[in-house]
Amino acid sequence: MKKIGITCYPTVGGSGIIATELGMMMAEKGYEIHFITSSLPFRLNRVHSNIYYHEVELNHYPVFQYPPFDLALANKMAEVIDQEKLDILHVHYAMPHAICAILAKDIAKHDVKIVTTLHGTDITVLGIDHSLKKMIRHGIEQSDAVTAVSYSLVEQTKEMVGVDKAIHVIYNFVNEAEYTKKYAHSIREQYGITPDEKVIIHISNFRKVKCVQDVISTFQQIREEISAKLLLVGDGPEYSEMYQLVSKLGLADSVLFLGKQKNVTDLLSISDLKLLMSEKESFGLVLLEAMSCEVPCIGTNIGGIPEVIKHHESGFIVDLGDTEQAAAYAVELLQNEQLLQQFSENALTHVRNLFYSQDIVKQYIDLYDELINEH
Ligand code: GMT
Repeated sequence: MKKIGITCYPTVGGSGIIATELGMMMAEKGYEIHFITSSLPFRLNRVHSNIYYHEVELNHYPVFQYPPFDLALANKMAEVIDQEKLDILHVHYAMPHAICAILAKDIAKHDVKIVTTLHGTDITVLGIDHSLKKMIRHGIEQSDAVTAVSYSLVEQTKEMVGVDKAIHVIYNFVNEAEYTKKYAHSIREQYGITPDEKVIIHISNFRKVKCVQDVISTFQQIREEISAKLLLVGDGPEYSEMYQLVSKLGLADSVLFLGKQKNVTDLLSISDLKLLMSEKESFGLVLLEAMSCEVPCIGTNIGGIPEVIKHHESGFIVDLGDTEQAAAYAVELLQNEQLLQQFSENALTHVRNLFYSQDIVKQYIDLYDELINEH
């Protein structure tokens, strides 16, 4: 049985979701999966005899001003590589995971191959930082294989970090069994959404890069034309500023701040349109989640977003900050039931054709096999 170690950020975030779903699907296919993380990955919600979890423990010695988590992680990785005789250690996010994996490979006696998957902010935000750039480059260059979640991210990595290594694009995917449109009419009623109102949704971690103010501004312009509600799902640094902005614009009655939610499929199932107006987005996993629930999307012409939304088919692409155009497209779509239905169907077809989970998992398996058979 082939053995795969996986390290990711175990808390909320697309990279952790992909890493965990990949591990769970690989376990179903007979691989032995070893998660090596600081806490149980939040999406690890299934018991499986092929899945193991190794927690990274931190000792708080008074001599350390900051407990060295990265070293503890590398040490744990080396331990698991040797004890379990891992074939592959797959790390999601370059910093610090790729560096820790390389150090662990040096320490361990058993030979293991390192796969690093780049998810976005590890390059687009951290790659700008001169104190980290060389480390990121080292992590990428020393990995046995590197993947990125979009072509745009490959380009950005080459440009920003200056690496010359082959980077394979393997798109993200969703668990289709979970992300499927449900009948959730009572939820509309619970939130006081009247039958004539359209529902627009935005889901994010409310970081600056998500430009939630542009989502609100787009919604304000949509509301001038049609009756609608905006669901803002998630929490993060910009949350309270956005809350104040909504009150200032007099939109408090039609914008619902829902905070972090576990069952987003229920919310997507009552939504007609999703907005993602980010200024940085290597892929936009939330778009796939929406499309899988038959929700068309409007997104910015940024990073991987145009690789996910098919302009004029499953949604629309607008320039960064062009809320007028976003609102015009939204009104065009929401006012035309036939077009809306067509876009919803296209969204589902598109996600099933291009991002089908079994096809994506197969691409990772092929990559692992290639590396394992290199011996
Ligand atoms: O978007 C975030 O703030 C979270 C971040 C993460 O580390 O999970 O998301 C990144 O990885 C996701 C999974 O590959 C992508 O879908 C997101 O687009 C990407 N975020 C950015 O590039 C800003």
